[in-house]
Amino acid sequence: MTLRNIVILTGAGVSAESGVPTFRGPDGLWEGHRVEDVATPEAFVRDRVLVQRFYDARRAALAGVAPNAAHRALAQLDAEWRGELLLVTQNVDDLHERAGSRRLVHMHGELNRALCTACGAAPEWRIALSGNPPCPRCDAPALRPDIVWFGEMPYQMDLIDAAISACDLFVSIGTSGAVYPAAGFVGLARAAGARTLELNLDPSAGTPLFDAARHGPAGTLVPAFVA
Ligand code: BJW
Ligand code: ZN
Repeated sequence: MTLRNIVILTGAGVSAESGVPTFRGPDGLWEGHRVEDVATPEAFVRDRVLVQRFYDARRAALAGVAPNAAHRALAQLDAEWRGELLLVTQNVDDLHERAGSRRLVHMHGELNRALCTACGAAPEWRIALSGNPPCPRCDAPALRPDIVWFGEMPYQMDLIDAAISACDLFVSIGTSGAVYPAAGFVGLARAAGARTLELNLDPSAGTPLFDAARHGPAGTLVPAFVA
């Protein structure tokens, strides 16, 4: 079978070697809170300042990290691959675009963007939100992080579903497969007749669903896969 259409899903593991903490596992706590407790609309209503500080700290930390060999290899694939390619990242950091990836969607939003709950604007945002600054479009002090929280609809689902339905290779990199709908993409890809490959540090909940799996650090596995 000749390969033309590739969909790549990435998760926190692809940025781990850049020094961005993953969500689950020993470093997955923030001041004693699980991500499932901070990353919800209910948490934002309950304790707005706590949630804003959680994202302000992570946004500030982005300035001190850089793309790693896995991000660079995926950017190289994007530049060289003549067929269809879509990189679907669950990550809210900007390391894929800083490495040079262009055909990219952020299904869980972006740390470097705010979302106005009054007018719907989603301006680029690189400073703190905890001081409740006004929206640059409507002036309301109604900005939240432009992040998809539990119970909210991930972005670009129609585009993603169409790409998966048409792909002949689906590769999942550095994700635990604990969060839906992303965890279900491998099933959609299989149903579409695609080959499926997992690249992850450890076997994940979804490993048995893939045709093939390689386990190790993304900074080693991804350049080897792209070569
Ligand atoms: C390495 C490595 C190295 C380490 N190299 N690898 C019950 C059943 C089914 C579904 C649900 C359910 N109850 C609720 C739901 C739905 C819910 C959900 O899935 N919950 C689960 C907990 C069960 N999902 C949602 O709510 C989603 N929305 C939705 O479904 O909408 C539908 C709908 C809405 C409304 C009406 C009707 C329908 C939204 C999910 C949003 C997820 N958001 C988060 C937070 C983002 C904000 C933030 O960043 O703070 O996104 S959660 C968090 O998990 C983040 C991540 O993108 C996401 C995935 O995590 P990821 O990337 O997999 O990280 P880890 O840490 O889990 O794993 C890292 C992996 O890397 C590990 O495997 C390591 O081994 C590996 N690794 N180092 C390679 N060097
Ligand atoms: Zn606004």
